[in-house]
Amino acid sequence: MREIITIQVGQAGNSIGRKFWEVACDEHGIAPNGLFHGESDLQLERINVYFTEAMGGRYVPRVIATDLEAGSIDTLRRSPFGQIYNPELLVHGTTGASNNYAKGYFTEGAELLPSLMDVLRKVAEECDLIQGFQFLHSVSGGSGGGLGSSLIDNVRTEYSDRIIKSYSIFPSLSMSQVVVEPYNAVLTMTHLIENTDETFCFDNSALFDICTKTLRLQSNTMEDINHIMAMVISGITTCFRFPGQLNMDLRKLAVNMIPFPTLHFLTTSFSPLKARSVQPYEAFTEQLLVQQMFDPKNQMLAVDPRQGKYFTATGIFRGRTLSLKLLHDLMAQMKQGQHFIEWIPNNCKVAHCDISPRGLSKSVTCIGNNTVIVKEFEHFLGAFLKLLNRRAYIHWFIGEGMEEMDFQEAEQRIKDLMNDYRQYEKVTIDNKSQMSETSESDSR
Ligand SMILES: Nc1nc2c(ncn2[C@@H]2O[C@H](COP(=O)(O)OP(=O)(O)OP(=O)(O)O)[C@@H](O)[C@H]2O)c(=O)[nH]1
Ligand SMILES: [Mg+2]
Repeated sequence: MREIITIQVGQAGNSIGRKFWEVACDEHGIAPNGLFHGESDLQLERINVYFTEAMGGRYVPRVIATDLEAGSIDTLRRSPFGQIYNPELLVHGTTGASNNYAKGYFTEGAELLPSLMDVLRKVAEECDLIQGFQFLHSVSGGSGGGLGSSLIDNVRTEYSDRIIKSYSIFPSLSMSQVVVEPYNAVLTMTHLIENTDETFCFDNSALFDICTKTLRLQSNTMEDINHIMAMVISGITTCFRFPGQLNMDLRKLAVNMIPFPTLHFLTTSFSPLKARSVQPYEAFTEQLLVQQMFDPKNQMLAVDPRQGKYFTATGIFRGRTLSLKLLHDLMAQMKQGQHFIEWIPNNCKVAHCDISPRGLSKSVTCIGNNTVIVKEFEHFLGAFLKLLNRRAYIHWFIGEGMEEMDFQEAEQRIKDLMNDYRQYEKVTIDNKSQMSETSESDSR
């Protein structure tokens, strides 16, 4: 049935996961007790992609929730949908990773890993035909980064032909309360580069700005930020969860979006985003959706897409009343005005699903593969180098079995990735054909 297995790791992973499952249950008509109370067969048609059908007609999210400490898993259990999770799939340690990637990847994480992999194998065996795995985590936590990386590596080894995607929160230094976050993030990046097929990148400072400046929320708590992320993840997964125009699965999405294997770090945006106070006065039109999806203010990363070039972009539109013809025309116009790489034809795509998210008659989630992502990496790599040049704090990592070399290798790996992005950004149609002629003559 082409199942997806979700793995949520650490505090951030579990908080965002909790919101995502609330949104998914709502969209599929699943009550907190797991029973279906929806109105439409469409809600159940592809339910097995994300949910397992248990005894008594209960639907159970196919999610393994883990953390190296108990807190976030207890919160999940006590949440309004806490009863819906299979308790066998909630696995936590007791000591915590103390914000230390090395504890999550090596010492503490390695201890929990065998039991986690046992649980994962059991879930996988119950599936018909797994299409892939999705991870939710923060790259800068000890558990989310360290244990998350270890799980990604192990899943890649055991299920080498399945797609792995991650929803990864990158550190916002302006909001960070933990000094070693840049270390954790750069060390985790190595594993994301090597072993995920698609990584959807998020940044809390961008999400915070959306809450305060665009939505003008008074409270702007982590709950609000997580709710926006859940809306975006729900948008990205719409075409896997519901029958749609472009019948997408994880692999099709990857094939469309990723021109080169390691250049798989994707930006996302959402529209409409409007403050409640102005909503009654504004029309939510196709024009607004398309304009906002490329607007810097609607991006989930604190970067301006106009400063880079898109390899590819896909708008996943939702809503029964949308005109597809108009959307295609508007996207074609946008492509002219935006910076798109010219040597990939048809790199601005439209996907559509009739079912709109709760409270909105239409919406769009945009996924972009844009070279501007380098700016996000520069942000925390700069902080990483400042610390590393003085060897500050590395004893905490060495004490858990790492070597200084590991830091230098991770630095090199992310720099190589950034160079690849920069190089392809510069390639035009002309020098691309020159490049391919050269490589053809080389091979002759
Ligand atoms: N969006 C979002 N970010 C969060 C949340 N909780 C923590 N973060 C961010 O995640 C980063 C820290 O990662 P955590 O997930 O707290 O850490 P962890 O994975 O539990 O790792 P350890 O606590 O070190 O074991 C910080 O940058 C936080 O700002 C959350 O609920 N939502
Ligand atoms: Mg934690």
